[in-house]
Amino acid sequence: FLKNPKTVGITCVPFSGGQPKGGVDDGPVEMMRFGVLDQIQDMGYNIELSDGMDKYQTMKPADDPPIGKMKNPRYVSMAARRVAEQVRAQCEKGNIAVTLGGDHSIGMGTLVGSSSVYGDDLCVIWVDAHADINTPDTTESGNLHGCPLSFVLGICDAESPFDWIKPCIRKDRLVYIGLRDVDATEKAILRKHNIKAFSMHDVDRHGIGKVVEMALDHVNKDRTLPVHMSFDVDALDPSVAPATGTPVRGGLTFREGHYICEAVAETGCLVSLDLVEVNPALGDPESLRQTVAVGCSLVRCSLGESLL
Ligand code: 5AB
Ligand code: MN
Ligand code: MN
Ligand code: MN
Repeated sequence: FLKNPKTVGITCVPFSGGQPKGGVDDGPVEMMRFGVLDQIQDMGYNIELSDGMDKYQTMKPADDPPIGKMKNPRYVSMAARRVAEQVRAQCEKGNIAVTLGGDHSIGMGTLVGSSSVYGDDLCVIWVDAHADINTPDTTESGNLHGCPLSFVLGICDAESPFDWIKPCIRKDRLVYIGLRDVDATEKAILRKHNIKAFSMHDVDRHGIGKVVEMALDHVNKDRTLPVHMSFDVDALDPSVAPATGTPVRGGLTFREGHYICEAVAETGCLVSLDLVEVNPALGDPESLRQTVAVGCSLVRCSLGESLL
């Protein structure tokens, strides 16, 4: 599907408005400092950077009171809209669109952007401890990083300021891996809409190899459709990725996380990727280094680093 399979289009999104903890907006710059761009180039890719990563801080509205339970709704909406435009531009050029977050509310932007080019063929693999499918009504925290999927799937009516988001992802083309902290309201949504999810329980039962195979079979049986992977670093166990805002024990091991990325790379179907929720402000310098390093290595593996 890619016109430029050897070009990676990177969009950095230093944004933290989808949740209350500062620092996650430094995720992209820390991954750059760690050398992710050089590392990708060393794999033989060209890099095209989306411009204006500083814009996200300056676009914060002076006044952004909650709408219902939603916190920072205008700011989140504006940032996601910009992400959508940047990712769409990368996908239109036929580049592999890689988005470095930032909190996971930006996922609504990457999915709007990628699906605006690939249409409803786009398959979504959501790797996360959480389901991120709360609606503005069901969210208890009001943090929009827990809501991106409800908007793009059309599970809620996206009201202002999110009314620019039209349902663009098919429910049967979404699959989760790594879930272990799902709100009761979210479980009801998953059941009602028959959305496929592989929890950590499934990873324990079947092993990661089988789980990834089943997940890909569910969304992309013949491995002919374009794939978007959204990787929330909190899918990994906190011993592997400690510097993240909502850690949950009992997550994916280092190898399990990388295995997912390798298996997706192997399909040759990856058109866009998010790596989100790295928060360099949380924990000691070693936690930071470890989490940034693992974030970069997941990106490289998704781009095929470990394929022989
Ligand atoms: B993350 C929770 N379900 O809605 C909520 O890190 C957590 O992007 C959301 O996966 C976690 O606040 C969002 C309790
Ligand atoms: Mn999460
Ligand atoms: Mn998430
Ligand atoms: Mn999180």
